[in-house]
Amino acid sequence: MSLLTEQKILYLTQKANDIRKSIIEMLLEAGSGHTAGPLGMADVFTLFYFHILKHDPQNPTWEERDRLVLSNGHICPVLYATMAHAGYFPLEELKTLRKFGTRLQGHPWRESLPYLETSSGPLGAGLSQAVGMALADRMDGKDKDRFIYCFISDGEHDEGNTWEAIMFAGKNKLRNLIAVVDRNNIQIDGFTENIMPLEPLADKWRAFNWHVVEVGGHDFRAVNEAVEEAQAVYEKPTVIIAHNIPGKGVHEFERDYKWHGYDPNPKDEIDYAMALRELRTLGGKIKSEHE
Ligand SMILES: Cc1ncc(C[n+]2csc(CCOP(=O)(O)OP(=O)(O)O)c2C)c(N)n1
Ligand SMILES: [Mg+2]
Repeated sequence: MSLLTEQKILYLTQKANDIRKSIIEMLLEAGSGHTAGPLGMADVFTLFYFHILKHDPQNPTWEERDRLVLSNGHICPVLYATMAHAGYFPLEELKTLRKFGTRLQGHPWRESLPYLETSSGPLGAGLSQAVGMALADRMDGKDKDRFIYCFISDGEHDEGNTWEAIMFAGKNKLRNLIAVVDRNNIQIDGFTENIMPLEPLADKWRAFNWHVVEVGGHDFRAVNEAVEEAQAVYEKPTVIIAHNIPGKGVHEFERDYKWHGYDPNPKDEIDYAMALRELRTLGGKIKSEHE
């Protein structure tokens, strides 16, 4: 991993804003899809694809690449937008989200887009898949060559399978496995602490023998340092609990679970057109402040 300079942080800030604009454009074009999670995770995705991951968009099946497993598949607009901006496929293709016959299905489908590590959508399965990859690398003697990253959501902690994976990885001391939790405090129809309280979340992971780091998910430097710490941990898997603002970047959408997804109605269309305008203005501001 190279040094995260001030210049690189500015580059990432602009890139994340471009990715947020692409997300809103995609949802407007599709007329449906998920919003709050993708906007909230845009900074984390940008940091990973443009700074952390060992990968090659020109050679997506490069055997030595790190693996990034997206477990909460419904936030795929941010995955697709980030991958397109990183050069995996043309930006133009983002317009096909959720359209008939598209490679960009409403939930990631690996058979249509082979650059994905897994298919996802049914919540709670991704961490088990990532655990399998990490264990396979250990068995093949490759666990020092690359990392298996798994992005999961806070809502996915309501799935029993998630805890089986947490327990298994802790027992097997999978140090090549790094989970990142999108701790945005919302799920589909409410705040997590009202629907199924998760706190004290960090203590729970610790009790299952994981190394735990908590960070603000919109702070590139803090998340980067958390990943460096995770990579250095010996004999334990690490979870980075990223405290994210759902809907980040669009004032009206921030911190409100009702923006979990876009409903196809005229009111939402207006709100999303306004959101796009806000992000365009923000993009101009970021640029002018640094000129
Ligand atoms: C097994 C399963 N049950 C239910 C759903 C429907 N569902 C889609 S998103 C979601 C909310 C999950 O919470 P979270 O991932 O934290 O949502 P977000 O933060 O993105 O709003 C639910 C229940 C699903 N995709 N899979
Ligand atoms: Mg959530």
